Amino acid sequence: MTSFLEDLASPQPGRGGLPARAHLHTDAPRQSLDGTWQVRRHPSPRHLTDDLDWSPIRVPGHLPLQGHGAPIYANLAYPFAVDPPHPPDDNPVADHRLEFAADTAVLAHPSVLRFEGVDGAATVWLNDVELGTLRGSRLTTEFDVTGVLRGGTNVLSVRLAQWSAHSYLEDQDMWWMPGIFRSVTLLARPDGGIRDVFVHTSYDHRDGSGTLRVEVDSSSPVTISLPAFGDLQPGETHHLRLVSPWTAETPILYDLSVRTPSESVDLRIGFRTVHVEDGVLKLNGAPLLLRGVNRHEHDPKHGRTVDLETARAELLLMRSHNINAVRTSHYPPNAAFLDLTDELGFYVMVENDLETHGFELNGWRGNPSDDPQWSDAYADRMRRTVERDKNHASVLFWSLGNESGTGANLDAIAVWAKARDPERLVHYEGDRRSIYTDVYSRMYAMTDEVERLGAGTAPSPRNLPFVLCEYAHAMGNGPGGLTEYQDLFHKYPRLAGGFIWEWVEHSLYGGTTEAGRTIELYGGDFGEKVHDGSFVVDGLVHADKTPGPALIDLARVYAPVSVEITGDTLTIVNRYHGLDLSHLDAELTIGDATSAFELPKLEAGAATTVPLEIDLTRPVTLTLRHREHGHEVAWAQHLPARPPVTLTSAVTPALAPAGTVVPAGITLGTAVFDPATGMPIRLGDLDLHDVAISLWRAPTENDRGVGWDETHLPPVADRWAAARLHDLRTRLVDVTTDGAALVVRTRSGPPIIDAGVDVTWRWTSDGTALALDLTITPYGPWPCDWARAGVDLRLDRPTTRVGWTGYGPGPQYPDTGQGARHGSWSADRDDFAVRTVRPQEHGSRRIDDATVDLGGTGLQISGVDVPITVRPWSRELITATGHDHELPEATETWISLDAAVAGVGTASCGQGVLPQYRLAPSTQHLKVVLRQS
Ligand code: IPT
Repeated sequence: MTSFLEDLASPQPGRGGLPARAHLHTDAPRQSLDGTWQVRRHPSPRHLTDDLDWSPIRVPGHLPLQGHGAPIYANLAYPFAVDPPHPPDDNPVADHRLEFAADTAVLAHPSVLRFEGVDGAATVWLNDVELGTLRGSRLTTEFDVTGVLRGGTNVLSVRLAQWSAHSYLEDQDMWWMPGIFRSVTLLARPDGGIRDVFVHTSYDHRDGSGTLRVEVDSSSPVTISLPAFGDLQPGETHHLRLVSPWTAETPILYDLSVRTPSESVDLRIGFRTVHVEDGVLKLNGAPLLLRGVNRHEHDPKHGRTVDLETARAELLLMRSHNINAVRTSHYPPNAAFLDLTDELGFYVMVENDLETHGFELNGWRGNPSDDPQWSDAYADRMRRTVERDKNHASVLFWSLGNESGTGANLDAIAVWAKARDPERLVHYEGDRRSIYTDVYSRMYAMTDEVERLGAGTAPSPRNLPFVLCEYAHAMGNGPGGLTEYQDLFHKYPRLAGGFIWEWVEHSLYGGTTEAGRTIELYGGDFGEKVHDGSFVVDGLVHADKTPGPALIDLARVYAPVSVEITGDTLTIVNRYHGLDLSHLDAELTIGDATSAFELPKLEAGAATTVPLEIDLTRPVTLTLRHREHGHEVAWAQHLPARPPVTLTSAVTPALAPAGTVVPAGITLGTAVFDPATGMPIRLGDLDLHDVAISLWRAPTENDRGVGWDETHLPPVADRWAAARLHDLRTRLVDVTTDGAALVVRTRSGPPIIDAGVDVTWRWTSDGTALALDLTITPYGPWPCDWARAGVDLRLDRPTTRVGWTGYGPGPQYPDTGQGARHGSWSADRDDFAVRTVRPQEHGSRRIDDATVDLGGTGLQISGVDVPITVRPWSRELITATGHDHELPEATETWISLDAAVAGVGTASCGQGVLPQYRLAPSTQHLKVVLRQS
C-alpha cells in the first residue's frame, strides 16, 4: 500500500471507491454524518505528528473559513511551483475525525459511505480500516463500508492535504479552500436493491409522442411505473403516444418509480430532445436560445458550501430576470441543484471538475490534457460527472472542463461521454478544432466576430451552432454592450446565445467595521503572495445574492418578448421557445393612468406591428407581466421630445463696470461668484466648492483592462493617467456680461501637453435659480479619448437621499442601463452612488430633475437627460481606495453634472467600449438649472 505522501504525487484517480452512479432518491435508510467533527492541522505531509490538539469543525465547510489556514485566490497562476505531478512540501494537512453510532436501520444492510465534495486530496479510514483515497474535489465518491461499519462507536478519519497531483487539474478561477465542503452520508444498500438507473427520454414535436427507456442496474426483478402510462419493462424503448414536453418554459416532470422487492427509487423525468440541425441548436424541434449565466457555488461566509434554500432562491432570482440557462462553471454543482433546475426550468451545461489553465502561462508545456499519465484521472472525472447527473431533464450539455488546452485525454473523454450518453451534447471551448464537440464554443468573442460567425462569413467548424460559454464580464461597473450581443443572437439562428461571466461575486466576508459596514475581501487580502486581486469579484449579483445593476439590465436584454414603441405603432416580437403570449398580461401607462392592454395573439418566433391609438405627446409605457408570478417580463417606453429647461425671467449680473474688469465680487440672483476664478461659490445658503471642468472618471475595472479589440494599447485608465486627465490646470480667460448673462471663459488642460479645452460658462438667473449654459471645446492634439465631459462641484454637507425624475432606478452609461426607465425615483446615498467591493466610478443617472437632499436643505438640478453622479467622495479618493469598507463615512457631497459620458465596455475580460460609445474629444454642451431647495 502506498503512503499518504506517495499518494499525493500520484496522477492516478482516487482508489477504493465504488463505480460512479446516479444520486437516486431512494427509500433505503440513510444517515447524515454532517455536523461537528474534530480537526487538527499539520504544516506538511512530511511533518505529521500525533501531539496536536483537536478542535471542533463544522462539516460541511471549508477549513480556511473556520480558522484553519487562509483562503488563496488565484485565477490561472498555480500558487506553487509547476512541477507536475508533484505538489509542494508546503502543504497543510488536516486530520478530520468523527465518532458516531450508526443507525440500526443502516446497520441492518450492506452500506456505503458517500462523500459529495472534499476540496483537496484525502485518505479515508473507518475504524482504522483504510477505505481509499478521495480525488476530484467537486465529485462524489462512495466507499463500500459493509463489514467495516459496526454497532457501538465508529471512528471515521479523513486525512486531507491541500495540494496533490490533482491540484494541477483543479485550477479553476476561484478560491483555493480545502475542506469537506459538501455532505457526508451513510447509505444502506439493501441486498437486491437498485444500484443505478439511467433514464433515456425523447420527444417528437411532430406528433407529440415521447419515448422512454429505463436502464436499471439491479440483481432483482424490477418494476417500473409511470403513472398515466402504467408499468413498463426495464431496458426497452417504450413509445408513449402523447406526452407533455419538458422545456425551461414548461418544466413538466413525470413521476417515475423503480422498484425491486427491497428498494424503491423515485425519479422526476422530463421528455425532451436536444439536437443540432443545419447548424442550429434545437430543443423539441424548435431553435433554442440560451440566455445563460455561469454559476459558481459561492457564499460569502461559507464558500462553496451553498445550501439548497439559497440555491433555490438563486434560481428564482434568475428566472425573474429572464435567465433560462446555467453553466455550472467549472465543476458539477451540489447534486440536488439539478433537481431544482429540472423543477424550475433551466437549460443546464454541467461541467466536469477540470481545469489546467495555469499551464498556459508556461506555453502549455506538460499540460496534463495531453500526457498519458493523466488519462485515467481524466476518464474518472468525466465518468463521475456524467454518471451522477445523467437523469436530469434540465441537463442538455456535458462540458469536458474549462480552459484545459488540447490533447488526447480530452479527446478520449469526449468520445466516452458521447458514447455513454448520445442523447446529450458535448461541449468544450478550449479546442478550436471542435472535432468532437456538438457546438462551436468560444469565450468573450467580440461582437464583430460573432456577427461574422452568425452570418457565416467567419469559419465555424463543421457548421456547428455557436455558443458563447462566457461573455460580458460582469466586473464592477458594467458590462457594457449586452444589447449588441443579444441583437446578434436574435438576428442569426446559428447563434445559440451564451452564458454571462458570471452570476455571483466571490468576495468573502471579513467582519464589520466600527461604522457597521461589512468587510468584503478579495485576492491578496489573506496575505497570498500569488494572487489576482479583485478579479474574483465579477458577478451580476453580490456575494449575498442581492442584485447588482447589471442584473436589472440583463433582465431587459434577455426579455423573451421584445416590445418597441415607435411613431404611433407598437412592435412586439415573441422570442419564447414555444409559448405564445397568452400567459402574459399587458398594461399601458399614459402619464399617470394605467389600463389593461389587449395583446395580439402571437406564436413563438412571430412578430407583429399594431397601431397605437394614443396621444404620444405624453409619456407612454407598455409593460408585460407574468400572470402567475407577477414578475415583469418586458417593457417599452416612449417619451415625447422635451424642450430644454429655461428660466422665464432674468436678473442682470451685478458686475460693475460691465466688461472684462475683475470686480470685487460678482452676484447673480442669489449666486455669488469668485472673481479670481469666475466660478460660483454660493447659491442661496449653500456654499459651492471646487466648481471645475472635468474630463476624467475614477477608473472602473473595465477601464483598467486591456480590451480584446485593442491589445496593442494600454488600458484606457492608463491612457488617461499618461495624459494626466485627472489633473487639469485651469486659467480664467475673462468674465464678461452679455445682456442678462454672466459669461465666464476658462481654458483647462493637463500639464505637460498642449491640448485642452476652452470652456464658456454662460450663467443666468431669475433671482433664485441659476442657469448654466456650458460649451466645452477641445483644442490641440488630444492624446486620448475622454472619460466624460462635465462640471464637478463639492458641497460641505453629506447627502441623505436623492430624489429624481429621469431614468432609474439603476445607473445608466451609454452602453448600460437597458433596465433603466423614465419615472420618478428616490434612493438613499449609498444606492444612488452604487457601491462596489472595489471602489470605482459608478452610479451615473440621466435626470430631468433631481433634488440632492442635504438634510434641511438641498440642491435641485434641472435639465433634460443630464447625466449626474452624487457621492460622498472625490474621484481621487475613490481611485486610491482598495475596498468599499475603507471609504470614510460621508461628511460632504461631490456632484458631477455631465455634458457627455463614455461607455464602460467589458475590457476587464473581453472587448472594450464599442466605437459608438466612446467619447472622442469633441465640442460638448450642457444646460442645467440649479437652485437651493
Ligand atoms: C475565463 C475563465 O474561464 C473563467 O473561469 C474566468 O477566469 C474568466 O475568464 C474571467 O473572470 S478565462 C479568460 C482567459 C478568458
